[in-house]
Amino acid sequence: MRFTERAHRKFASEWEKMLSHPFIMELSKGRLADETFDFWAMQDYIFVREAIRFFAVLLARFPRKYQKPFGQMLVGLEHELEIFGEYASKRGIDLQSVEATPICHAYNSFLLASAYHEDVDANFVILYTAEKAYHEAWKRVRAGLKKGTPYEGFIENWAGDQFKQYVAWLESELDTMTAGYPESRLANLDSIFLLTVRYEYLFWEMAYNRLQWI
Ligand code: MP5
Repeated sequence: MRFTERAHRKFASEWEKMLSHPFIMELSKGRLADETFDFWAMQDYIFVREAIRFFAVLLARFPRKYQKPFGQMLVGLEHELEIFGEYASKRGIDLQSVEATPICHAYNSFLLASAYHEDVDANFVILYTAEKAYHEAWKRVRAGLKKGTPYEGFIENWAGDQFKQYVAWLESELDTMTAGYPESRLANLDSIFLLTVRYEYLFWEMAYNRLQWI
């Protein structure tokens, strides 16, 4: 069985709990409070800005064949920052003054620690899981909303065809590199998959409850 199939089967209930979080449910019904969405947008802006370092470390550490795709991903992240910038200026939000919440801080720290200390396969698990989670979440949002909402830029970015192809590429690379792995290594990667799903869940939880430092 492919690694991604195995992980999705094994952690199907955690995956569904993450995707059916009230943040996504309410957003896809057009019923999420504007301030709650703003809170997410401010934190995800920080998340993406800091994720640039994660991708850059991977670009430096990974084999040559990954440098071009990772260079393209970095360009994609700059584009995402522009989407956040446009949303923020419409809402009168100053992104420069935003501080990372504990969960955003922890998730970014986990990414950076993994980039420096984990192997290619483990980093691909994190990347695949986080990107697949966003693709699925924003497809749910798209399915529930009419055109013309303030969320359009985010929906197009993460639910669109280009992102879909990118996630499919991550999936096939990950499944190819893990084919024939011993059970001990697969079990290790399973736990990295689960940890990433847990962070994804907590990120929605953080935004929904506007969880902050003291
Ligand atoms: C992504 C994101 C998607 N922006 N935020 C979280 C919490 N998880 C996943 O990643 P990317 O690199 O912005 O497409």
